[in-house]
Amino acid sequence: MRAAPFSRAAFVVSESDPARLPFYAAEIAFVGRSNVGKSSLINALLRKDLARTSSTPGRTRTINLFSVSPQAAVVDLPGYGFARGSPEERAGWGAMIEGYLTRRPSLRRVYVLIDAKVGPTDLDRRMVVWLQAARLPWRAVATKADQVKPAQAAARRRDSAIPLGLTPPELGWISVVERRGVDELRAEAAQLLGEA
Ligand SMILES: Nc1nc2c(ncn2[C@@H]2O[C@H](COP(=O)(O)OP(=O)(O)OP(=O)(O)O)[C@@H](O)[C@H]2O)c(=O)[nH]1
Ligand SMILES: [Mg+2]
Repeated sequence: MRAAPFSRAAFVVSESDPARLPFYAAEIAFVGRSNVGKSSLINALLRKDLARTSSTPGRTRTINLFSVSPQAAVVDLPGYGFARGSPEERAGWGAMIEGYLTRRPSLRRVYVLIDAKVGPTDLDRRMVVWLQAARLPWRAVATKADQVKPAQAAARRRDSAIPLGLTPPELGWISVVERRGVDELRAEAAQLLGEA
């Protein structure tokens, strides 16, 4: 019998220069606004607190790579849209994210996290347009769904999906706090990484 997916997950490296990252045969990555919950979701998927999280935006400042096997990795990226630091520093963050995304031929999917309550911001839409232009496989997932009242969930999901050119079921809908949708996303990620 095979071990549960990601039971061998481990931190590999924290790196600001995407050109220096080690290569894996299969990889998935998480992008999104600062504080949207990327690192929290990675911890939930890997069932281990490997990624550092914080209630203040700008926690993840480098590219953090976690291996789930000798062949496969999960990558946590700094968030965008948080106006901290000098313009040079902010430009550096954009370069880090873009530098990573353009250098990884084994990238199986980029998960774009959206705040379920806020919906897609201009930067989220720009990220999706950029991913489409770069022909990178992506999927949008709304997180913090526990912050949306159940009576409003269907309307919020529809209003978040449409600006991204998606139908409501195509937009993932999860909560790390309530552990909603996390098992399904783990199964999907494991499949993409050849760990299922
Ligand atoms: N209510 C709720 N809070 C969440 C959820 N997921 C994450 N959070 C909280 O959101 C805050 C930010 O989480 P992080 O995982 O650090 O966010 P991040 O996207 O990695 O942020 P940066 O590294 O700054 O880009 C933390 O206080 C988390 O506890 C969720 O599903 N529901
Ligand atoms: Mg983070």
